[in-house]
Amino acid sequence: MVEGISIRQDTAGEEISINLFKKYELGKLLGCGAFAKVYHGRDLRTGQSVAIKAISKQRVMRKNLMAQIKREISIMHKLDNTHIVHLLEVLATKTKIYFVMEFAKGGELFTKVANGRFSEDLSRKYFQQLISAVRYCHSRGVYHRDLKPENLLLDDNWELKITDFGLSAVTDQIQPDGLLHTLCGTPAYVAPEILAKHGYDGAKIDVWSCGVILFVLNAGYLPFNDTNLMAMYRKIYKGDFRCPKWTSPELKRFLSRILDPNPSTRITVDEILLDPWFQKGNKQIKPPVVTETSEFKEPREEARFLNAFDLISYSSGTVLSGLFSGIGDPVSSEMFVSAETPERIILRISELADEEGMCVVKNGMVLKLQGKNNGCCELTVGVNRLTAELVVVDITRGGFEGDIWNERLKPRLSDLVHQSEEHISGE
Ligand code: ISQ
Repeated sequence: MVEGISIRQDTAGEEISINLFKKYELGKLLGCGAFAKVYHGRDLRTGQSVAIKAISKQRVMRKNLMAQIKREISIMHKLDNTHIVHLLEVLATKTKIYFVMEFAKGGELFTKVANGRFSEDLSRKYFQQLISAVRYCHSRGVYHRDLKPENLLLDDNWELKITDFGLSAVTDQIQPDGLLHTLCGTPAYVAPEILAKHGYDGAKIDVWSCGVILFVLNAGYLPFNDTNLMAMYRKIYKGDFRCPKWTSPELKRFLSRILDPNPSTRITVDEILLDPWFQKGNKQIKPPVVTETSEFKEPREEARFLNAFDLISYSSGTVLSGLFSGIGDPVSSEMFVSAETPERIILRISELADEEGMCVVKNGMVLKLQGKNNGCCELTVGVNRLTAELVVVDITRGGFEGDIWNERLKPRLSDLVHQSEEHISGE
């Protein structure tokens, strides 16, 4: 048996199910990509369906994709929008990383289009949902950069869900010229400025891909296509496409504004919201009223999401959950896993420290505690989110006289420690 994965057998010894960390039952294969396989899964506690994306660590390491996977985890966890597939948790064994995600029962939008083009009204409905999610991401500095029908799923109410932020880029990757520089995307959906390799604006790229998607929804085929790749790229460079005859003049005009090969004159997301074709019957998105950033919200103050890699590097192959590391050791740093919310943990430690007459300074999810003899002893408590349910509490101490930590504080925090040993483990 591989740790984290167990196979259940019936009385005749026939394999009946595969369990992941005794938490999820792995079901049928939903899809297969270059680095990942996506399975249907079932949460054994709630019975709810989930999608489980399994990535081979070896392949990721070989291609130096570790940083990208880490980015994907933190980006997906940052996003909370009805039209974006939600990341529920990340599990890891020595060989694989598992992303447990919200399950979109309706499958790929792509397969629906492959069965026949959509009406203009249905195309508009999905385009409006797409733009609403893209606008949300852009306001947080996240650009998908590989939007295509295969990344668009439908839930059980036939509402749109975007997945696969594996190629997305956040603003901190932007070069000094303000443009992104990685070659990415899928040929038929790729914007001309990516082909030109001169750097590009992530927001403009996504607008272009949304235009290609809108064209496909309405036409049932690609706007730029050719058996010869160079000929296809030439069409993309020139913005050379023709709408099918059933396309209304309003949609034709709108598409020509989106599929503008010049990124500086291409329509922006905020301008899309004001377009008459887009606005028809739209109850979901209000156009910007005051300023361009009127809907921008500062990210909530929350714990940083630790990913499976951080964990593995912490754990060095040992079971992590429920352990206070280094009890009694003369260490300056230790940690434990807790199922309490970061806010409650911070509050509990502050209250205890206060009772001990310590000075407490809170900065986001970091607490600094100072003993009575100022400066002699200092305790820094950091809380990082590990999964949707668990957090890692990191404690660094310096010059603790009288050992308030070991003798007075730590024993009174034991109820915060998560006891299960099944959650994440090394192999
Ligand atoms: C969610 N539901 C169904 C399929 C999926 C494929 C990839 C990512 C998430 C998914």
